[in-house]
Amino acid sequence: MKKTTPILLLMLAMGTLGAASETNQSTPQPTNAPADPSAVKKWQDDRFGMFIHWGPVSLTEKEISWSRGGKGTPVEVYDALYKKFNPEKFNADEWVAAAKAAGMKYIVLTTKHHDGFCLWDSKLTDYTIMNTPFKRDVVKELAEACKKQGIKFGCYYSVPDTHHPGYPYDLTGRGHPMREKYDLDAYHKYLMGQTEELIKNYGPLVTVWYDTDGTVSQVYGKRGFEVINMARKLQPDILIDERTGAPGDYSTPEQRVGGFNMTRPWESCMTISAHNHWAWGGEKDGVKPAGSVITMLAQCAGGDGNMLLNVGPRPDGMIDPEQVEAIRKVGDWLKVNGEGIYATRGGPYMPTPRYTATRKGNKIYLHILKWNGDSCKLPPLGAEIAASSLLAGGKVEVSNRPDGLTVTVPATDRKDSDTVVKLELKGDAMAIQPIKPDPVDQPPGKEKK
Ligand code: JFZ
Repeated sequence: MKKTTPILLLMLAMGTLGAASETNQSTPQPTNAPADPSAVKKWQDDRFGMFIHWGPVSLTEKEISWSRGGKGTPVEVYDALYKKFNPEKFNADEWVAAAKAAGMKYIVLTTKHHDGFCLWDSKLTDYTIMNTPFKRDVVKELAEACKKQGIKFGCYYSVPDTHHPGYPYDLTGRGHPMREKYDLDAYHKYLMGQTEELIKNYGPLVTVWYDTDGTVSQVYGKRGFEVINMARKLQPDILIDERTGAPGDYSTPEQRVGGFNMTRPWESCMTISAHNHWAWGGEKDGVKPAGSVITMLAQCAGGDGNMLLNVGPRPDGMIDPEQVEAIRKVGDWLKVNGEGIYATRGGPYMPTPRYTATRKGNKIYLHILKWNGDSCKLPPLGAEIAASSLLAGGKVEVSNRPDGLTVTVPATDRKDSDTVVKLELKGDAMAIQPIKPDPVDQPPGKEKK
């Protein structure tokens, strides 16, 4: 094997780390205006949100933006899809009702993905929903339905924009030749103007979820700091993610559960699609079972993170009934077990594929995901337990010994996805230092195949 230079290693790492590398800072950076701590706390208390990837691309059953050109849809065909986009069954109240039934506390919609198409009546471009046969402002209708039904609303907004002549790339993703002529300052003005439209016309927003396709850190420079400072000026309690090129307020692990982290807020984004599609991928795409969504949610909460679960509505405007049904089952589970998810913090036990833990006040919620017979053995707790019970009812025995904590639940009271055991301590659960798993247990996502 040839010797690999450190710079090549760095490039390799950047290439494979994808979105995570966007915040990789080796040189000192200016800081963006900090988030309002009470807004961060409220958002963390919510724990579970709905992500929605939608646009004219749903007509093709292929991935949003990434299917434009290459082996996907020819560029001219993709760019003309909006002329046929007429989602007559779109009903914002139904989308919001589906999110609420799932126990989700906020909704984040792709107002503009990398392909540049805008789902709102933007005054800064003609490439919008108002120039489709549908001619209805989807962002407005959804924002209003959210207000009416009491759920928070946020906007996904892609920094890369392959439609705008000012952005250096006219195809999504890295590795394409740059346009011969482009004007990043003109594009930045456009992005700032559109952000202002979204916050002023559809706010207050819980977040602007800026996105990258891997090109932002390379081209956008320090402009991300200006974006965040401007958004914060317009709405002081807004939260901004980490993909503008500036650190922002929270990290965004994608299609995986984030690692245990009690200091930096984070939110995993995951797809309900069994094929990990963001946009509508057709009936054949498949839906993840409710049980695996529940497990992912427990793993996120146990690591002190949120989960933004994505649905990709159909071209007729409806969220696929199979997706709605799967998330409704998650909502049913949350009605019984939500005490162990909402308004909790992660730990003290650090998450493993067998169990995770959440806590608030003097309570710890053990989420047992896999059983070994009737029992699940954990490392020593090092604190006294006053009482224990199952959130879903039934019998639980807890043996709290210096060599470990063992939880025993009879088969009839064990759940397939997550059995939540509530431990009431004699002292404060928040004061307990994180407890590392036994060496046989690896964090979620790192288990041996
Ligand atoms: C991005 C989008 O590309 C994707 O379509 C979806 O919206 C998701 C939530 O966010 O995902 C990425 C971001 C960066 C890279 C790949 C996918 N990257 O750097 O290669």
